[in-house]
Amino acid sequence: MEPYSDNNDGLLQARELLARSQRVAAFSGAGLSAESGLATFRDPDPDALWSRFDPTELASVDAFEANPERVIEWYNWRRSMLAGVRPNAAHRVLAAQSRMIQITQNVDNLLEQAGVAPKQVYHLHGSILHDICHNSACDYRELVQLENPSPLRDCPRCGARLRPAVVWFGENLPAKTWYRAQQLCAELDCLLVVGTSATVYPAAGLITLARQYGSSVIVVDPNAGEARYAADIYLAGAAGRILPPLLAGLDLASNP
Ligand code: BV8
Repeated sequence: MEPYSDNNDGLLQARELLARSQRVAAFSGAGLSAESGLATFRDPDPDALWSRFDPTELASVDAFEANPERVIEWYNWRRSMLAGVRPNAAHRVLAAQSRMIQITQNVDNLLEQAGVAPKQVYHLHGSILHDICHNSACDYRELVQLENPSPLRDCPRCGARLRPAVVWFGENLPAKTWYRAQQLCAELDCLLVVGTSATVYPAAGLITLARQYGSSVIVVDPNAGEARYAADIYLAGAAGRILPPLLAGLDLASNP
């Protein structure tokens, strides 16, 4: 695919494709929040989270059980980052498509802050804004104060430890959300993929699933990796730069 640039018609082709698609959804990753100032995980830059931290030491059950203070400290640092940022232009233009469902791997709430109705956002990897009880038999959950998150503490209901409500490596995705995301992607005419390295499964498998059921795929990413090979149209560039002209004047829906 020719990558998008100011002087080629990739953007026009993508707009035409979206305009004639009855059922469209967006599938996003950390790149969607990059222009808000939140670090991505795998970008080739020193600020990327996995450039500085080892995910196996921080984003897994074993890591939490081995060193819970360290893990909570890291997530509270990320929470303090989120407290200081706002949605960017990409979040805002996606939010303007109020009938389009947002399937996201992101654990931030910038799509909701931009105006997307919470029920229109499928958080496949959970939410950093909440703590849950680490005891899977206990359903305690509470909203966290991003500006002043609590240090490691115990569940007030059962006494087990509280932990961020995110999906760690080796943990299953939230069953109902995952089922609905797969069901939606099997019925799409077009999947708009924004800012994901498409390297984390099973979430990344949604792109292939959508294609297998006949959906077209548009990818928006300055340095698309795996997702690029599944793209019918690849628009090489930042989401905040491409999504506004891409979606201007369109009225997209996931379930018309
Ligand atoms: C599971 C925690 C069942 C939350 C994260 C096959 C099938 C099933 C499982 C596996 C499988 N193969 C391997 C696995 C295991 C594993 C996995 O996928 N490992 C990978 C690394 C090989 N998967 C799991 O463990 C999952 N669970 O499968 O359960 C199971 C149960 C038991 C045993 C086995 C299986 C759980 C996965 C969730 C892990 N949690 N994080 C948190 O702390 O945030 S993963 C982490 O990566 C984040 O959640 C993030 O959302 C996710 C994906 O990353 P991206 O969002 O894509 O971000 P990245 O930095 O990688 O890329 C950014 C992109 O943006 C780049 O392309 C860049 O170019 C672009 N960009 C940059 N700037 C911009 C931009 N784009 C646009 N505009 C810009 N301005």
